[in-house]
Amino acid sequence: MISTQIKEFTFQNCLMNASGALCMTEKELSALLDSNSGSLVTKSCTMNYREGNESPRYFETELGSINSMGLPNLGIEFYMKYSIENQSEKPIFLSIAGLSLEENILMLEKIQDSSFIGLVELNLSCPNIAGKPQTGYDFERTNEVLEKVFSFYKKPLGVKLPPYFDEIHFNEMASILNKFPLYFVTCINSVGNGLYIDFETESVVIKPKNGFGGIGGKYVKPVALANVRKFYTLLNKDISIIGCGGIENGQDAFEHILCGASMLQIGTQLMKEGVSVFDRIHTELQDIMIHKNYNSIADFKGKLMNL
Ligand code: RRO
Repeated sequence: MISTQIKEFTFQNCLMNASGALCMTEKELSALLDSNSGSLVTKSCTMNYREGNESPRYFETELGSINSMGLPNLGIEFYMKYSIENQSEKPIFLSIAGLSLEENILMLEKIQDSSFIGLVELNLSCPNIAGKPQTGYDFERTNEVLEKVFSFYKKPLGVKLPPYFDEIHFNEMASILNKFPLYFVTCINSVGNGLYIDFETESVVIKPKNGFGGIGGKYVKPVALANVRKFYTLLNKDISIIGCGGIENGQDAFEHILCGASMLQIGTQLMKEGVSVFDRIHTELQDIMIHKNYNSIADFKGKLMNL
């Protein structure tokens, strides 16, 4: 009932993890593989192993989360091997986040030459590397990166975007993305460089960057829905939208799809609840669809009404 498609890929259901949430180690990835998720995405990776930022670097709040992980990962070889070994179970997304264009190219060359048959999610939006700007906020650079990537990379690929807040930015980014044969865009990464503080101790709650970090969870749902909606309306119809941001229950999932999402990523709530979150949201979304008389995602995807 909640199966979905991105071009030639069919997913048994539209739920998956967000990159970064419980997908760094073999154990975490296997739990996702065995779970009732329709797919999984690996932790954004670099060519080599990275320790990431100092701890504490993740903090759960009443309404969401703040993180400054700093791209800790086991390196591309590990994620590529894991994905290839398990790609017959469900379609897998391999997330890459090189610290330079050259590093992304090197990783994509490896993937191109491998037997990986899944999708690449090219992360253009990590907010937590000190001194490294988020590529997605530099329009010229984003265009340059995509030109370089699509000049040689021929396998299925999409991009993970940061949240945008200004009309002109949506339009400019969409006109760039529309030039390329993207399979999907994922909206949104965490809202970068937020600050959460502890009133009692009068202190920040994570160590890196003096407490500044990416915000996820309930706080960001309206921003995520706006980004999903804008890109759904502005992008060519053959570019699917993957919605990410503030999905805690069936209603949140339904709203993302109504705005135009074909697939849904769960981050903060997966961290809180573990992989059983996929069973719960699956059931809740199905119940809503039954109640509203919808038989499939296509029946209401993107069909948000204006007043
Ligand atoms: O690892 C991180 O600090 C991180 C990444 Br790569 C990202 O894309 N988004 C985020 O919130 N954290």
